Formats: sequence, structure tokens, C-alpha cells
Amino acid sequence: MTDDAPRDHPLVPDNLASLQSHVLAEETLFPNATGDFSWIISAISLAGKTIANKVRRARLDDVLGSVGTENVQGETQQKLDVIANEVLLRCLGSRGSIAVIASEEDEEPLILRTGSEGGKYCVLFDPLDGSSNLDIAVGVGTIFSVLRNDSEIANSERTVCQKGLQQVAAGYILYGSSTIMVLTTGNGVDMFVLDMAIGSFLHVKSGLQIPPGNHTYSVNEAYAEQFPTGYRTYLQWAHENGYSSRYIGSMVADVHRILMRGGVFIYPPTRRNPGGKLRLLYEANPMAMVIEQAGGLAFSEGERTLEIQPTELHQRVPVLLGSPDEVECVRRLLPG
Ligand code: P6P
Repeated sequence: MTDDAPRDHPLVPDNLASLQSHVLAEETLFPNATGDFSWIISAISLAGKTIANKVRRARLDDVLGSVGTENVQGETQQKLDVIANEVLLRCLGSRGSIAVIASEEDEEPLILRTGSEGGKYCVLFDPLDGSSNLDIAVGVGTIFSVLRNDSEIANSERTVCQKGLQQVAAGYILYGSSTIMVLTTGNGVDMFVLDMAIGSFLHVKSGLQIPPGNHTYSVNEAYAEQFPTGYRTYLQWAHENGYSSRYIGSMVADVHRILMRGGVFIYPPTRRNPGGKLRLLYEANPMAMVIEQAGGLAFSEGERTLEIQPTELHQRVPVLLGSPDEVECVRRLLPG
């Protein structure tokens, strides 16, 4: 047996490849790689493990509920939103290659260093998406997006307002019945599961592809009367064609189900959010990169989400994503 041949033994699981070994192995594919990017993924992994522990212990540690303040979005901040945000800032803040950090929880991006000071990347995240579900133990998640930095950071907001096509990596960590990291660096989608006994994200799937043919839609139908006509026409058509509905109300959990089983996720414009509710830079774009890398489609009204030119950090967009066959069933009824 050659030295690098993977050993297999019926008594030892074959998924002993960790996130760290996976990222380092990918790094060898790039001769000029410095390891800076790997360090960023390592920081996200450490933050994810820490947040997973705090989410699981939330009720025991009495950190459920709100802090009584609102974030920049005007949304009530949960205690764990603040905790998760601080954990990510702490873990990422120590990485010398990060120029700018931007969070859903903070009004302005945080400039750590310029390009000439070694800042090569910008990291954007929603620290704990779906946190209003924490008290009922529904899956919540961290969504992250990594962009290259511009050299002088003339304006921190402009630096992070790059099209989703510019992302060098994106993914999410789902704190659900298990803690799962889904990651893409533009070469397909990999999935890792946290083995809490050894504190490591183990590699369980590579080259994830969204299955076709799942006639399931995911939308908050309570707002249906507010949706533009095309969406309402689609729902009527779906009801008449035997579709089922699944909606968790936590984007990471809903999108993960789409990634695993197919179907379509929709957050249309509503009266309360005429431009859509979900944020482009740290929710729609990272999810769109994952979905497209897994063979799916992601649109915001008539535009491919990844091609939208952002104009501000907390910009919102409508979201339509999922398997191509199911997305097209919606798109054909929308204008443009
Ligand atoms: P609604 C959670 O608050 C969130 O930002 C996403 O995780 C989720 O997809 C969406 O909002 C749910 O919104 O209006 O259906 O409660």
C-alpha cells in the first residue's frame, strides 16, 4: 500500500478528514497560496464551535430572550445575537489577513487594516440568523461571505459592496439537530459535521448537488396577499399541482433543506419589505453562491442575485432560489 493511499477498515469510519485537513489540502492546489485564507476558515470554524456550544446551552445559561435593544435593522436583538457577534469578531479579529469585517448586527463595517498593512480579505456575516427561533429550539445559523479587499479601503462600505460573483468563499453553519458547516470556495460545495466529542468538523460530503423534482415550495404564505401578482399566480398553480409546503422561518434551515432535498425557497417583496426582507451581502449572496455551486439557481426578481451591484451594506433583496426546475416554475410567472 502506498503511503498516501487512504486506509479503510470496517471498524474505523472513513470520514476522518477534518475541515482543517480539507482546507489545507485545497490550499496545495494553489502554488501561490500563503495560508491566509485557510486561517480565515479556521477562525470561522472556531467561532462556529463556540457558538454551537452557547446555542445548545442557551436555556441552561439563561441567555435566551432579547437584550432589550434593536440592531441597525430595527430588529430586537437576542442575547445570543450579541454573543455570536462578539465571538465572531473575536475569532476573526486575530487574523492578520483580514482588512474589513461587516456584520448584520453592526451599522458600519469594522476596518482592521488596509491592504498595504496586510489586509487581503473582507469577511461579512449574519452571526445568528433566525435567532428569534432560539426559545423553541429550531435550527438557527451563521451565514458568512469572504471577499477580496481593495488596496486602500477608501471607504469601508464601498470595499464590501462587491457583487456576489466576487466572493472567494461563502457558506453557513447550521446549529440544528447536528452542527453542520456548508462551505464553497468556488469549486463545488462541501459539507462538514461537528463531532463534539473531538471538537472537529469532519468532512462528510463533497460535490453536493441539489436534487431535482422535489415539488415543495418554502415561503411565508401568511403574506401571500401582499406578494406581487406573479408569486400569487405561482402559489395558486402549486396548490393545483400537488405541491407540498415547508417553511421553518429560519433561512439557514430552509436553505439547507433545499440543498439536501431540492425544491424552491422564496422571500418575495411585501408591503413591509417592498425591496425584500433578506440582506444581499451577508444572506442572499452567500446562499446564492452555495446554491449555484450545487447546481441550483438564485434570483432576486428578474436579476441573478450574484450579479446585483450592491449599493449599501444592509441592502435587502427579494430571494428566489433552489433547484433549476422548481425555480423556473416561479420565474416563468414573474415579469422581466
Ligand atoms: P418571516 C429570520 O428572522 C429571517 O431573517 C430569516 O432567517 C428567515 O428566512 C426570515 O427572516 C423569516 O421571515 O417574515 O417569514 O418571519
